[in-house]
Amino acid sequence: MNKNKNVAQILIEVLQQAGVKNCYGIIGDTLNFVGKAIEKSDINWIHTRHEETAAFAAGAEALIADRLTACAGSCGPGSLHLINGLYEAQRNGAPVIAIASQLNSEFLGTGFPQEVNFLKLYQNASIFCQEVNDPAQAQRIFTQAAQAALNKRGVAVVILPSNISQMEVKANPASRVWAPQPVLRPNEHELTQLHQLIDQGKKITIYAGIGSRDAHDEVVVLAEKLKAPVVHTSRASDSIGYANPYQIGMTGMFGNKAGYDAVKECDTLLLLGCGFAWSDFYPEQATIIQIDHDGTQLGLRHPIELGLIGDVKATLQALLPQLSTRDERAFLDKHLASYQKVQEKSKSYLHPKDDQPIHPQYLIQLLDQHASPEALFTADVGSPMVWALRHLSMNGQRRILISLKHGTMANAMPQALGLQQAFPERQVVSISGDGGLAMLMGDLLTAHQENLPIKIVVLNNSSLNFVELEQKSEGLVECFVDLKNGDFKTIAEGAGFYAQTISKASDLETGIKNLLAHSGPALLNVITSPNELVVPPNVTMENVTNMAWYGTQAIFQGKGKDIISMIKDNL
Ligand SMILES: Cc1ncc(C[n+]2csc(CCOP(=O)(O)OP(=O)(O)O)c2C)c(N)n1
Ligand SMILES: [Mg+2]
Repeated sequence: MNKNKNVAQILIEVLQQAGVKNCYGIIGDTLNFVGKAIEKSDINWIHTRHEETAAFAAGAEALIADRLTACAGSCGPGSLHLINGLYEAQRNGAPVIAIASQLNSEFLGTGFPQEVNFLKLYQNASIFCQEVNDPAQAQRIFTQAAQAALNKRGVAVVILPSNISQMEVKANPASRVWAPQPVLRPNEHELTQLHQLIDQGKKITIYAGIGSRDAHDEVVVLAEKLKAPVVHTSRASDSIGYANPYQIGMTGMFGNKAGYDAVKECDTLLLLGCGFAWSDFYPEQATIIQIDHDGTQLGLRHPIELGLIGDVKATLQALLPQLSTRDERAFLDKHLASYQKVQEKSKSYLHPKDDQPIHPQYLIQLLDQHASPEALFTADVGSPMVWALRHLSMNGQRRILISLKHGTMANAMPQALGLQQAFPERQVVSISGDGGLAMLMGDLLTAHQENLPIKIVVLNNSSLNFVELEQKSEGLVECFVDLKNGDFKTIAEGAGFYAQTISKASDLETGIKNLLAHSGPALLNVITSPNELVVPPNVTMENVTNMAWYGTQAIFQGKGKDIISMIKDNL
């Protein structure tokens, strides 16, 4: 029988049918009927302490579990707080549905207390943003929203006035959410062009981005056939940067010399699902071929010789049988040897002394050794992301999530909450900055309340360190970057965590083992060196001069000790 339901119940039925398992948020006034509908459904409600955390967590689950995930807020400031987390999800292409509950529709447009125009606000943070103005629209809008999030990959915002959420309406049981998985690849003529252009290359480098994430094996076979080094973007670390004898890591600010040189020195660059943004790192002369599932990306970052639309996996599957295997491997071997040196150098951090501050590199290398082979990592924007990208090793099961496109602080701990909720059986580790953790620290309580046994490693350098180093490399003496943190151990213990502080390198390994072995939420507060230089692979003369200029100014300003400690820490 076709029973009448209220609009809130219809929303939740549509979401359940579209695969939603969890909804993160904070309840309140205009959201109450939606809350009741969730309570009666199979969808879990995860009670965060800040709506931004809710959106970060939903985005992390949506991306890594690859399923539609919901977050919700009350009217006005409640749903307004979602915005930064929604930007993060949108930029990551994570299928998230945000339920922005709204004042009763009769008050809209009158400047009523708590009124916020979500239609205007969320236009830029979403691929779909609609308000429900009549109960008869509701089911269609909810279905469209879910379908948009899943098929266009991004955030769909449904604005739901409170009075409408309570109204009864007849549901159409035949309505459903569609999310098929088509295969996309270039046509035969384009494949021939691709093949011919590749054949002309003598020194080919493959640059694989997030669009190659399901094409790991095809990329390896391509590299084997072409004897081409494989460089990957930071976002493709966990999907491409493992089990690949041709891999040489990354270029760009977080990259290494081998990755940098291989891209700069090639005569043919194959961009596979790769929209790397910084044009300085592209080669000046090479023939650039780009394959992307989204035609709007072609030639966006750098002029290209050939641009093709296709999924990387399907395109390579069609291309590979046409390519013969090359023998010439001088170009490949040169860059593999250079990468080998980079890796050996990074092992030098493994024997620290107790009278020196703890290098973040050493911390991440130990974490890498002791974390589970299936661990899910998140890392905060700031220096944590750099050390995590450089020193965590991936294996096809591990995943790493960082705010690499939106670039927001405070992403790591909230994203870890979402991953732990989505994958209760897996180890989830947040690599947090002291600045990043403090920003949404109230949500430590969410781990406690929702029984989410996340592990947090804090790189506690008493500084907004990434910015401090930016300032120094611009020749400035640092300003406004000091952090007076209080005691993260006590704060975390107060929030129901097991916590420890480590300030000596010799205590670190045991500290990490204890952290990872703890069954509940746990935090390791590690006092790390604030003077560790995040050196890009191509340090320019300008950077060096600026650092020297900083040194001179700093000595004049009585900061000579800082210079000496920076030099010592980087020896
Ligand atoms: C929301 C937000 N505010 C400010 C910034 C600018 N920013 C980038 S990194 C950073 C410092 C991060 O400090 P912390 O979390 O302590 O990490 P550290 O670099 O010290 O290891 C700042 C202020 C940002 N990216 N996002
Ligand atoms: Mg810091």
